[in-house]
Parts: sequence; structure tokens; C-alpha cells
Amino acid sequence: PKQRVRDPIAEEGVLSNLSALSPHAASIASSIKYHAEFTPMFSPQNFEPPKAFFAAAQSVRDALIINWNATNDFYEKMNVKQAYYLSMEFLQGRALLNAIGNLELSGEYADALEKLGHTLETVASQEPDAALGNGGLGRLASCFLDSLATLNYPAWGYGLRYKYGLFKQQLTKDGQEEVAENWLENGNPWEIVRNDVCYPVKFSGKVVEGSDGKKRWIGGEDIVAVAYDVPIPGYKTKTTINLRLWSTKVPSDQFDLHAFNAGEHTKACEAQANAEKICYVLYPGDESVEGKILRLKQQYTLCSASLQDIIARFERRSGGDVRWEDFPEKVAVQMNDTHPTLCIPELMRILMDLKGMSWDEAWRITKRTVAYTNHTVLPEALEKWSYDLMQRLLPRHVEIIEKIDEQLIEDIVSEYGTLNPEMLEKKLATMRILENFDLPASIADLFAKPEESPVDETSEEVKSKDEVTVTEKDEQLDGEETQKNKAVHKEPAYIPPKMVRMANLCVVGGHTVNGVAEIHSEIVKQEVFNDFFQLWPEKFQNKTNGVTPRRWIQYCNPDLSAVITKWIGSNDWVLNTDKLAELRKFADNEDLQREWRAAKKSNKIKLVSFLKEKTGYSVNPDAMFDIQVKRIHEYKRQLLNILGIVYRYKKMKEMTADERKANFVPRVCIFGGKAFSTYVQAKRIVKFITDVGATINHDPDIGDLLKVIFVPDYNVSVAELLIPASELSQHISTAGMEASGTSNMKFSMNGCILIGTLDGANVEIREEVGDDNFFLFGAQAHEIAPLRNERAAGEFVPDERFEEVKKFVRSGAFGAYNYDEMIGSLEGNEGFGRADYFLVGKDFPSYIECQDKVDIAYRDQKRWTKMSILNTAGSYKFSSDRTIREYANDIWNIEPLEIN
Ligand code: B1H
Repeated sequence: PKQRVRDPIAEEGVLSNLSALSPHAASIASSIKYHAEFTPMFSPQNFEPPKAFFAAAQSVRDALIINWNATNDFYEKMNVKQAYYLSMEFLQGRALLNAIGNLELSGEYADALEKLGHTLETVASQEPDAALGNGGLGRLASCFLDSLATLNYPAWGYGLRYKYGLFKQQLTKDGQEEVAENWLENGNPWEIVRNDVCYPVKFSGKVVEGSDGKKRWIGGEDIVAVAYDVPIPGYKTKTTINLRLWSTKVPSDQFDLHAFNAGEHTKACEAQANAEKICYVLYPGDESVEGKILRLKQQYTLCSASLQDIIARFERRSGGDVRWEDFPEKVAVQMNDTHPTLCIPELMRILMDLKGMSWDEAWRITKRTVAYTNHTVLPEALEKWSYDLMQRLLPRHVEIIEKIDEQLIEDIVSEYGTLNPEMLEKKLATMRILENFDLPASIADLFAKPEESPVDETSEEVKSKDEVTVTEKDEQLDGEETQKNKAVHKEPAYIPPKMVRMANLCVVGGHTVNGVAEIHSEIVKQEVFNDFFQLWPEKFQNKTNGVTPRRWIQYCNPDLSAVITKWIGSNDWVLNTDKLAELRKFADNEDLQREWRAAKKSNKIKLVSFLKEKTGYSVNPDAMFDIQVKRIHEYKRQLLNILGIVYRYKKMKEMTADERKANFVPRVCIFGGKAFSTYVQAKRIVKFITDVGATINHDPDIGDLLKVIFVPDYNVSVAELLIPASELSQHISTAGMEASGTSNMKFSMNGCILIGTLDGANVEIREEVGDDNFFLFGAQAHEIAPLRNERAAGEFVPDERFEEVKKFVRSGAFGAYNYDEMIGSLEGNEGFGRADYFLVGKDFPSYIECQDKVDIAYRDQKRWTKMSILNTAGSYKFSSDRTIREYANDIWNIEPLEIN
């Protein structure tokens, strides 16, 4: 303590070159210099961009911590009701520009850094993306945090601190390769580890009943979850909320020193490795049983640690007077999809086993506290867990789930007991939480079926317990296999595996269920959860998604933002996007049109150099930039897009140079997106797109008329470059399959015109921007099932042009790789699975005809610019501020509270 710490700020001369700065910028510069000096991980001699980033970020963090503390002190003092957004994913992207923008310090930081020899842009580009999410669902969670803070809502996010985020995508001649994304390698300047905020989390063990009748969960494996806090600043407000991410470690007393000293190093470190691996990767591959166990451990860690933390806060804020019936008046828990479903049995367990509540009391509180957002209706994505696996890992929770299921059966029977037994049985079969379970003895006699052949109950039990450790999807495949074998070997019939349906548990245990766009919420009510909707119609709501206009216009598109601000007369639109609608009245104004086009052009030019750097391809900035970026999935139909391009290319090749020029608008077709590592068909599509690009981009007949580019490693930062430069974007999922989509909103905000189906939020975007400003094609949601039936019955007659394009691909026009299997999936040939399940063939003609209309519209730049302006103007509804207000009012019942 006697040794004086060197203070570069106080030292003479160090700041002499800062004198030209404003006082605020000068103090920022000195803070950056201070952090540069005392950032231990970089060598002291240099001040290269990585170090400049880290030092700048730390100086921002200082400001955030002050606001973070003020915010939380105030919430503590006011004992307000708080909302908690629980999500396995937060796709934050970079934080620097967002933070200084929200603090209104961008100019000062730019000046300060310039004085220190760097541009803000270069410094900001040093930051790795925090990619703790897969796609839309995770990015939505991050937009919500920005809106919650901006609107001064008392709310926190809870998630996991994955050591490795979403993989980095590399493109090779074989297609996509995945590489680990070590985003924490150089440290994370935004997080604050709270070593004192940690909770025990248990797995396995057993349940015992005490003499008082209380259940206790004992033994098994104990780990510890430690909190890492990430401050989330609101825009133009002091409110800085918290994203609390859990990391896992072994309890401090569990390092086996004896084993280590005896030379058994691996054994000594085993417990540690087991605990730490829980937070190693986002979405560990779950094809293996080991992978499934890890994923379930992740989900439980999130739920258990977060609820313990929430409950501790509730107790602390209650002072000496804990009134549990007030818990739902102080706490709202939102489950982001079914991944945090274990919140329900975990809250029940804590309230009953640790706080001494009765089942009925605990159930009432739980139901008033939690709510569930559904993000997908794809049957294969509705989470189910093997009952046996869950029982091994979470025996107490399974008991609780069984009782919830029993209670549900009683509710169903009392509501529908007068139905005929067959219908009642059907209701029970679809609504129960436990799947493939016998009915409880108490009601089995309602369904007495004398003629049914007797099954050996005991052998059934034993078999399914031992065998079932994998998901139902795999089990079904296994099952089919086994069934075939068994037919030959005349073994007993296949026994369907016992499963826990997480979505059903959410619907039963939550007070509200919401979809994420109007059409999706209708499908949720009318199809996926229709039986529940009939029973509890009041539970169901819609909350159309939104995106934050801060990150997705203001910060990623400063040129366009300046034009908008000039014409609206102020930058109020950043907080109140309704103002964007005022642009409508200037849509034909030639001056606005000129400025609008200039902004787009400058964004396109920036993208051109990025594309050159990342892919080596040079593209013409005067061509139309046509973009499809999203996860690669058959239902999103990147295949439809690329086959449309192939068709266009083929037509071009059949023409003379003059005809080509006269008939086609030059286009740069850009793709981006990652395929799940084990999704074979998606990976094939990635390879196909790059193969098509390799052929077309080098064809001297084509030149600038058509380029096809796959941007590697699409992520939030890449999106921030692509979206502002886009002119046409594609949202072309099979109708009824994309719950909402959120990039559609971002593109529209940035003056990009959409081509799309009537799916997800496209429907509402089209309503707002107007039919004339949206390129619509394709079958509608209600037509899909009949079309699939028609397809299956062999009654579908494919369009000539579709046949032609498939034949062209098969001819080997795009290299040696055999694309028979990919094209076969569009035909339903024997062995190629479901016959064009996503209806690419059906929608192909209307798609390419619509693309012709796009070309015609683009030739008239006045018309196109007007469409572009009307997209931005009509996008006002899709701010996440609007969405969050709706959640706050209709689901969470929380009020904004400004820090004073
Ligand atoms: C969405 C997911 C999802 N829906 C499982 N479902 C996951 C499901 O890791 N997993 O197991 C991860 C993600 N993601 C998306 O949510 C929808 O497809 C989009 O249409 C929607 O816009 C987005 C946000 O609501």
C-alpha cells in the first residue's frame, strides 16, 4: 500500500495532446489511456487497435457500472415488480457502438480515439461478436433487453455464459466447416464476475421423504453456478439493466487433492471438468445420449440458478416479512420458448420442499408467475425429453411433473367426461404432458376395452426404461428399424418411448401463452395447441416480434438515419418509431429521393469492399443487391432462391449479349447463414450455392449481369453491413412455417423491399407498407395441407420451367458433385424422403414470375425509391419497443420506473 500507483492521467505531458478536445472527450481520452496503461493482457509498449478497443470498452464500462448500480439500488429501494426474461440464447453481437450510442457519447469517443491515433470504426471492428445464440430467437432476446432498458422497465435477462458461442463458419470446396468460436479468448470487457453470487445446482441423486412428509432431494452431483453480469444501457436514459449469465464450476471443496498427489491427475480434475463442461458450448450436439444429458443440464442450470437468485431477491426485498402470496406481484418470469420449461417444476420444488408450502399454494403461485412464448410450430422442434433420462437427472422434478400431469387429467376428465370415450381418450392423448403413458387406474375404467389383446405390462416397463435415452425422433427411426426387424424375428411389438412434452407443461403451468406474429398465434390456437385453446381460451395471446431501431437503423445505418432525421425534423423517431410514418408524405419528393439513393449507394459501396475482402469477388455497386440471410433450413427455402437464379442464368445463356442486357437487370445475389452441423441437406444447399456462384461468377458471357455470393460466417456484425446495403430481400418460407422472422423487419426499416410469402410477420409488414410495396408470391398457409395431400396422391403436375431447371442442375452444369439427392428431395423419389414437403416445385412458377416484376420495378428508379421510402415509413410498428410495451402491459403487469 505504501508504493504509489503510477497515474498516467496525473503525469505531466501525457494529456498535453488532448487539449484540442472538448472537456468531455478529453476526459474520455484520459480514461482510455488509463485503461490502456493498466490493462494487463497487452504489452505496455504499443497501442494497437485490439488494445485500443479493450481500453475504450473498459472506459465505457465504468460509465455503465455507475448507472447499473443506480438502477439496481433504486429497484431495491422501491421494491418494484420485476420481469425476468429467461433464455438459453442471447445473441448480443458487438456492444461498443451500441453502448456509446445509447449513452450519447459516440461523437466524444470518436474524437477521443482519433486524438489517440485511431478511428472509432477500426476500434469497434476489433470486438468479437458475442454469439450466444443461434438466430432469430436469441437476437429477439437481445433486442428485448435494449427496449426494456430504453423504456425504463424493471427487468433482467438470465442466460448462460457459454465459453464457445455459435461456431464460426468456413466455406471450403466441400461446403461448410464448423470451427470453435473462442469469443472470450482476449477477455470480455463487458462482464463483471460476481463471485459472491453463486448457487448450488444438483443433478441425479434420489428423493427421500422425511418423517414430516416433506420430500428431500439428496446425493447425486453438486455443482455451483456463478453469476457474470453484463450491463445493458438504455437509450437516452440512466436505466441500465442486467443480463445475468451463469457459468458453472465445481464447489470449492471438491478438488481431490489426494488423487492428484497420487498421480491420478485426470481423476482429480474429473469433477471440475464435468461441472465446467456444462457451459462450454451453445447447443451441444444432441445426437448422442451424452449430448442430450448435457443440454438438459444446461437447461436446468439456467432455471435453478435464476430462480434461486430471484427468490433470494424477493426474500431480501421483503425485509423480515416474506409473504409468499405476493411473489407473483413482484416477479414475472418469461420463458423464451420451452428451453427454460424446468422453471415450472423447479419453482414448485423450491416453494414446497425448501419453503414449506403446500402443493396447492405452490401451484397457485407458480401459475401466476410464469408465462411462455412459443417460437415455432414445426413438429420436430417441439421439445420432448425422454422420461427416463429426465428421471435419472432430475428425480424430484419428474415426481412434480407427474403430479401436474395427473391434475391435468382430472381437469380434462371433469371438463370432457361426458364426451364419448374415444374423443376423451384422444383429448388425453394429445394434451397430456407425459406421452406414451398408461392412464391412471382411477380413470382407466372409463375406457374399458374388453377386446384388446393383453400386453405384458412388466416386460414393457423394463424395456422402455432401459432403452429409452434418446429423443423421440431418433426413437421413431430406431423404432421403425426395430419394427421391421421384429416383423422378421417375430419379436414383441415396438413400444413407443415415454416422453415429457415440454410445450404442454408450459401451457399448463404458465398463465399466458403467446405466439410471435398474428398468423403464427392463430396457428398456435387453431392447430398446435387447439385442445388447450378450447379449454383455456383466455390464456392465449399474440405478441408480434420487433427489433430495436437503435442497433438496426440508427447505429448500423448512420447515412440513412441522417436523411430520416433531416426530413422528419428531429431524431425522435429513434424512440418513437411512429414518426417514421411521416416519411410517407415525402415519398415522391425528388430531393428526398436523391438523398435516399445516395445513402443506399454509400452503404452498397462499403459492402462491395467487404465482399471483396471476404470472398475475393468484385461486384458492381450499381447492380441490384438481392439478399437472403438466415439460418439454412429447408423450410426457409434457400433452394427456391438458388434454383430461381439457376433458371435466370440458363435463360441468359440462351440469349445474345444484347438480348441479355435488354432483358435482365444486373443483380448481385447474396446468401448468408449457417447450417446446423448435422443437418445434411442444409449443408448440401450451402455447397450448391457456392458451386453455382463459382460457375456463374466466372462465366464471361454473364459479367456484371449476375453474381452469386455466399458470405461466410453470417452473424450480427455481418448483418449490420448487409442490411443497410440491401435493395431486395427474400423471406420466402413455405407459408405457415416461419413463426415470425425478424430480419424481414430490419430489411424493411432500412428501405429494402421484400419478396416473400404470406408467412410470419411478412403478413403484417405487407399490411403496413402496402401491397404495392411488397412482392408477394406463393401458396398461402391454408392451402399447404391440401397441396401436400395432392402431392402425395401423385396429382401434382410440375411446371415446365421447374423441370427444366432441375434437369439443368442434374446435367452437371455446376461441377462434379452429384446433386441427385438434393434435387430428389423436391420430387419424392423412392429413398429421398418426403415428396417436396416444402413445396418448392409448387411455388417455383409464381416465384420466378414475381422476380420478373421485381426487375421491371427496379428499372424505374423513381418508383423503386418510393417503394423503398414507404418500406421504412411503414416499418414503425416493428420496433421492439412496441412489442415490449405489450408484454409489459398484457403479460407481466409491470410499470416503467425512471431512475432519479
Ligand atoms: C425460432 C427457434 C429455436 N423458433 C430451437 N424456434 C432451438 C428452436 O437451440 N434450439 O433448440 C433454437 C431456436 N427459433 C425463431 O424465433 C423462429 O423460427 C423465427 O421465425 C422467429 O422470428 C424467431 C423469434 O421469435
